[in-house]
Amino acid sequence: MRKPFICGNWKMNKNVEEAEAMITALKDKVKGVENVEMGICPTALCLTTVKEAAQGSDIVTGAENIYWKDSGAYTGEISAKMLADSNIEYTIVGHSERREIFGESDYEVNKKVLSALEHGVKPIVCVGETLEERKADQIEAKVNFQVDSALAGLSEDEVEDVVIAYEPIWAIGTGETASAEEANRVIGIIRKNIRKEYPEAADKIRIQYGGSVKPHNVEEIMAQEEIDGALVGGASLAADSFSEIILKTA
Ligand code: G2H
Repeated sequence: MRKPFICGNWKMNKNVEEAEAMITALKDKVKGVENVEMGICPTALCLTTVKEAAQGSDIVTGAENIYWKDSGAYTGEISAKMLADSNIEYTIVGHSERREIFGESDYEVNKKVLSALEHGVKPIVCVGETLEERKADQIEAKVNFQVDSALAGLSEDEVEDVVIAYEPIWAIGTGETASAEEANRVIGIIRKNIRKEYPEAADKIRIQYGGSVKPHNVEEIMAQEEIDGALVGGASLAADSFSEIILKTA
Protein backbone atom coordinates (compact mmCIF):
# COMPACT_ATOMS: atom_id res chain seq x y z
CA MET A 1 0.00 0.00 0.00
CA ARG A 2 1.35 3.40 -0.98
CA LYS A 3 0.82 6.14 1.60
CA PRO A 4 -0.67 9.21 -0.10
CA PHE A 5 1.53 12.28 -0.04
CA ILE A 6 -0.02 15.75 -0.07
CA CYS A 7 2.71 18.31 -0.53
CA GLY A 8 2.47 22.09 -0.79
CA ASN A 9 4.65 24.00 -3.24
CA TRP A 10 4.72 27.61 -2.09
CA LYS A 11 6.74 28.77 -5.12
CA MET A 12 8.00 32.37 -4.58
CA ASN A 13 5.52 33.27 -1.85
CA LYS A 14 5.60 34.07 1.89
CA ASN A 15 8.14 35.79 4.08
CA VAL A 16 9.52 34.16 7.24
CA GLU A 17 6.80 35.56 9.49
CA GLU A 18 4.00 34.41 7.18
CA ALA A 19 5.60 30.98 6.83
CA GLU A 20 5.76 30.47 10.58
CA ALA A 21 2.17 31.64 11.09
CA MET A 22 0.86 29.34 8.37
CA ILE A 23 2.62 26.23 9.73
CA THR A 24 1.51 26.99 13.28
CA ALA A 25 -2.11 27.19 12.09
CA LEU A 26 -1.77 24.12 9.85
CA LYS A 27 -0.32 21.94 12.61
CA ASP A 28 -3.39 22.46 14.68
CA LYS A 29 -5.79 21.65 11.89
CA VAL A 30 -4.14 18.39 10.82
CA LYS A 31 -3.39 17.04 14.28
CA GLY A 32 -3.94 13.28 14.39
CA VAL A 33 -3.70 12.68 10.63
CA GLU A 34 -1.63 9.53 10.23
CA ASN A 35 -2.62 7.93 6.95
CA VAL A 36 -1.46 10.82 4.76
CA GLU A 37 2.08 12.13 4.51
CA MET A 38 1.99 15.94 4.66
CA GLY A 39 4.68 18.27 3.41
CA ILE A 40 5.47 21.88 2.60
CA CYS A 41 8.10 23.12 0.14
CA PRO A 42 8.81 26.79 0.91
CA THR A 43 11.48 29.09 -0.52
CA ALA A 44 15.05 28.42 0.56
CA LEU A 45 14.79 31.40 2.93
CA CYS A 46 11.94 29.76 4.86
CA LEU A 47 13.15 26.14 4.94
CA THR A 48 14.46 26.14 8.50
CA THR A 49 11.55 28.28 9.69
CA VAL A 50 9.07 25.74 8.34
CA LYS A 51 11.13 22.85 9.69
CA GLU A 52 11.20 24.36 13.18
CA ALA A 53 7.57 25.46 13.16
CA ALA A 54 6.53 21.94 12.09
CA GLN A 55 8.22 20.31 15.07
CA GLY A 56 5.87 18.18 17.10
CA SER A 57 3.82 17.39 13.97
CA ASP A 58 4.24 14.94 11.09
CA ILE A 59 4.61 17.70 8.52
CA VAL A 60 7.78 17.20 6.46
CA THR A 61 9.75 19.93 4.71
CA GLY A 62 11.12 20.12 1.19
CA ALA A 63 13.07 22.56 -0.96
CA GLU A 64 11.73 23.79 -4.27
CA ASN A 65 15.00 23.23 -6.12
CA ILE A 66 18.63 22.24 -5.60
CA TYR A 67 21.92 22.32 -7.46
CA TRP A 68 23.74 18.99 -7.81
CA LYS A 69 27.19 20.01 -6.52
CA ASP A 70 27.70 19.80 -2.75
CA SER A 71 29.34 23.22 -2.33
CA GLY A 72 31.50 25.73 -4.15
CA ALA A 73 31.35 28.75 -6.44
CA TYR A 74 27.74 28.42 -7.57
CA THR A 75 26.23 31.77 -6.67
CA GLY A 76 22.58 31.62 -5.76
CA GLU A 77 22.32 27.84 -5.37
CA ILE A 78 21.75 25.45 -2.47
CA SER A 79 22.77 21.80 -2.41
CA ALA A 80 21.18 18.52 -1.39
CA LYS A 81 23.98 18.17 1.15
CA MET A 82 22.93 21.44 2.78
CA LEU A 83 19.33 20.22 2.93
CA ALA A 84 20.46 16.95 4.50
CA ASP A 85 22.57 18.83 7.05
CA SER A 86 19.40 20.71 8.08
CA ASN A 87 17.29 17.53 8.11
CA ILE A 88 15.16 18.66 5.18
CA GLU A 89 13.48 15.53 3.85
CA TYR A 90 12.48 16.37 0.28
CA THR A 91 13.24 18.55 -2.70
CA ILE A 92 11.17 19.30 -5.76
CA VAL A 93 13.18 18.75 -8.94
CA GLY A 94 12.33 19.81 -12.48
CA HIS A 95 9.15 21.75 -11.82
CA SER A 96 7.83 23.01 -15.16
CA GLU A 97 8.42 26.59 -14.03
CA ARG A 98 12.10 25.76 -13.60
CA ARG A 99 12.21 23.97 -16.93
CA GLU A 100 10.38 26.74 -18.81
CA ILE A 101 11.53 29.95 -17.10
CA PHE A 102 15.04 28.89 -16.08
CA GLY A 103 15.80 26.52 -18.95
CA GLU A 104 16.38 23.43 -16.80
CA SER A 105 17.05 20.35 -18.92
CA ASP A 106 16.31 16.65 -18.41
CA TYR A 107 20.07 16.15 -18.00
CA GLU A 108 20.13 18.62 -15.10
CA VAL A 109 17.03 17.08 -13.55
CA ASN A 110 18.78 13.69 -13.53
CA LYS A 111 21.93 15.15 -11.93
CA LYS A 112 19.78 16.74 -9.23
CA VAL A 113 17.86 13.50 -8.58
CA LEU A 114 21.14 11.58 -8.20
CA SER A 115 22.58 14.21 -5.86
CA ALA A 116 19.43 14.34 -3.72
CA LEU A 117 19.37 10.56 -3.27
CA GLU A 118 23.09 10.45 -2.53
CA HIS A 119 22.40 12.68 0.47
CA GLY A 120 19.21 10.93 1.58
CA VAL A 121 16.91 13.71 0.36
CA LYS A 122 13.86 12.40 -1.50
CA PRO A 123 13.26 14.05 -4.87
CA ILE A 124 9.78 15.01 -6.09
CA VAL A 125 10.29 14.94 -9.85
CA CYS A 126 7.80 16.95 -11.90
CA VAL A 127 6.84 15.87 -15.40
CA GLY A 128 4.04 16.88 -17.74
CA GLU A 129 3.05 17.85 -21.24
CA THR A 130 2.21 21.21 -22.77
CA LEU A 131 -1.15 21.86 -24.39
CA GLU A 132 0.46 21.61 -27.84
CA GLU A 133 1.94 18.22 -26.99
CA ARG A 134 -1.43 17.07 -25.67
CA LYS A 135 -3.16 18.13 -28.89
CA ALA A 136 -0.46 16.41 -30.95
CA ASP A 137 -1.04 13.15 -29.07
CA GLN A 138 2.45 13.22 -27.54
CA ILE A 139 1.54 12.91 -23.86
CA GLU A 140 2.90 9.41 -23.44
CA ALA A 141 6.14 10.09 -25.32
CA LYS A 142 6.77 13.28 -23.35
CA VAL A 143 6.14 12.03 -19.83
CA ASN A 144 7.90 8.72 -20.36
CA PHE A 145 10.96 10.49 -21.78
CA GLN A 146 11.05 12.88 -18.81
CA VAL A 147 10.68 10.05 -16.30
CA ASP A 148 13.27 7.81 -18.01
CA SER A 149 15.73 10.71 -18.12
CA ALA A 150 15.14 11.63 -14.47
CA LEU A 151 15.61 8.05 -13.26
CA ALA A 152 18.65 7.21 -15.41
CA GLY A 153 21.35 5.46 -13.38
CA LEU A 154 19.16 4.77 -10.31
CA SER A 155 18.95 1.42 -8.56
CA GLU A 156 15.57 -0.18 -7.89
CA ASP A 157 15.88 0.74 -4.19
CA GLU A 158 16.56 4.36 -5.05
CA VAL A 159 13.54 4.56 -7.35
CA GLU A 160 11.33 3.63 -4.40
CA ASP A 161 12.42 6.83 -2.67
CA VAL A 162 11.52 9.03 -5.61
CA VAL A 163 8.14 10.75 -5.87
CA ILE A 164 6.88 11.67 -9.33
CA ALA A 165 4.44 14.56 -9.75
CA TYR A 166 2.47 14.45 -12.98
CA GLU A 167 1.65 18.09 -13.68
CA PRO A 168 0.16 18.81 -17.07
CA ILE A 169 1.59 22.25 -17.80
CA TRP A 170 -1.69 23.65 -19.12
CA ALA A 171 -3.33 22.89 -15.75
CA ILE A 172 -0.84 24.77 -13.55
CA GLY A 173 -2.23 27.79 -11.76
CA THR A 174 -4.91 28.16 -14.44
CA GLY A 175 -7.88 26.72 -12.59
CA GLU A 176 -7.96 24.04 -15.32
CA THR A 177 -7.45 20.47 -14.14
CA ALA A 178 -7.06 17.28 -16.05
CA SER A 179 -10.17 15.25 -15.29
CA ALA A 180 -9.48 12.84 -12.48
CA GLU A 181 -9.88 9.94 -14.93
CA GLU A 182 -7.43 11.50 -17.38
CA ALA A 183 -4.86 12.17 -14.65
CA ASN A 184 -5.30 8.56 -13.53
CA ARG A 185 -4.81 7.32 -17.10
CA VAL A 186 -1.54 9.23 -17.61
CA ILE A 187 -0.22 8.23 -14.18
CA GLY A 188 -1.02 4.62 -15.08
CA ILE A 189 1.06 5.05 -18.25
CA ILE A 190 3.96 6.44 -16.20
CA ARG A 191 3.81 3.53 -13.75
CA LYS A 192 3.66 0.98 -16.56
CA ASN A 193 6.73 2.53 -18.15
CA ILE A 194 8.63 2.49 -14.83
CA ARG A 195 7.71 -1.19 -14.45
CA LYS A 196 9.72 -2.11 -17.55
CA GLU A 197 13.01 -1.31 -15.84
CA TYR A 198 11.99 -1.34 -12.18
CA PRO A 199 9.33 -4.07 -11.75
CA GLU A 200 9.31 -3.96 -7.96
CA ALA A 201 9.73 -0.23 -7.45
CA ALA A 202 6.87 0.48 -9.88
CA ASP A 203 4.31 -0.64 -7.32
CA LYS A 204 5.98 1.31 -4.52
CA ILE A 205 6.89 4.62 -6.13
CA ARG A 206 4.36 7.34 -5.39
CA ILE A 207 3.01 9.33 -8.30
CA GLN A 208 1.16 12.52 -7.42
CA TYR A 209 -1.08 14.68 -9.54
CA GLY A 210 -0.43 18.43 -9.62
CA GLY A 211 -2.21 21.31 -11.31
CA SER A 212 -4.96 23.36 -9.67
CA VAL A 213 -5.72 20.83 -6.93
CA LYS A 214 -8.27 22.48 -4.61
CA PRO A 215 -10.50 21.42 -1.71
CA HIS A 216 -13.42 21.01 -4.12
CA ASN A 217 -11.69 18.57 -6.51
CA VAL A 218 -9.25 16.65 -4.30
CA GLU A 219 -11.65 13.86 -3.33
CA GLU A 220 -12.36 12.96 -6.92
CA ILE A 221 -8.64 13.04 -7.75
CA MET A 222 -7.66 10.96 -4.72
CA ALA A 223 -10.37 8.39 -5.42
CA GLN A 224 -8.40 7.28 -8.48
CA GLU A 225 -6.44 4.08 -8.09
CA GLU A 226 -3.13 5.22 -9.59
CA ILE A 227 -2.96 8.65 -7.93
CA ASP A 228 -0.90 8.67 -4.74
CA GLY A 229 -1.24 12.27 -3.65
CA ALA A 230 -1.00 15.82 -4.88
CA LEU A 231 1.50 18.60 -5.35
CA VAL A 232 -0.51 21.67 -4.44
CA GLY A 233 0.46 25.22 -5.37
CA GLY A 234 -2.04 28.02 -4.80
CA ALA A 235 -4.24 26.10 -2.38
CA SER A 236 -1.26 25.28 -0.12
CA LEU A 237 -0.73 28.93 0.79
CA ALA A 238 -3.56 29.11 3.33
CA ALA A 239 -3.89 26.77 6.31
CA ASP A 240 -7.67 26.48 5.76
CA SER A 241 -7.55 25.28 2.16
CA PHE A 242 -4.45 23.12 2.56
CA SER A 243 -5.75 21.40 5.70
CA GLU A 244 -9.07 20.78 3.94
CA ILE A 245 -7.20 19.04 1.11
CA ILE A 246 -5.31 16.90 3.65
CA LEU A 247 -8.40 16.05 5.69
CA LYS A 248 -10.37 15.11 2.57
CA THR A 249 -7.53 12.75 1.59
CA ALA A 250 -7.22 11.18 5.05
C1 G2H B 1 1.48 23.11 -10.10
C2 G2H B 1 0.94 23.30 -8.74
C3 G2H B 1 1.98 23.04 -7.71
P1 G2H B 1 -1.13 24.97 -8.65
O1 G2H B 1 2.62 23.94 -10.31
O2 G2H B 1 3.16 22.43 -8.13
O3 G2H B 1 0.46 24.62 -8.61
O4 G2H B 1 -1.79 24.05 -7.69
O5 G2H B 1 -1.23 26.41 -8.24
O6 G2H B 1 -1.60 24.73 -10.06
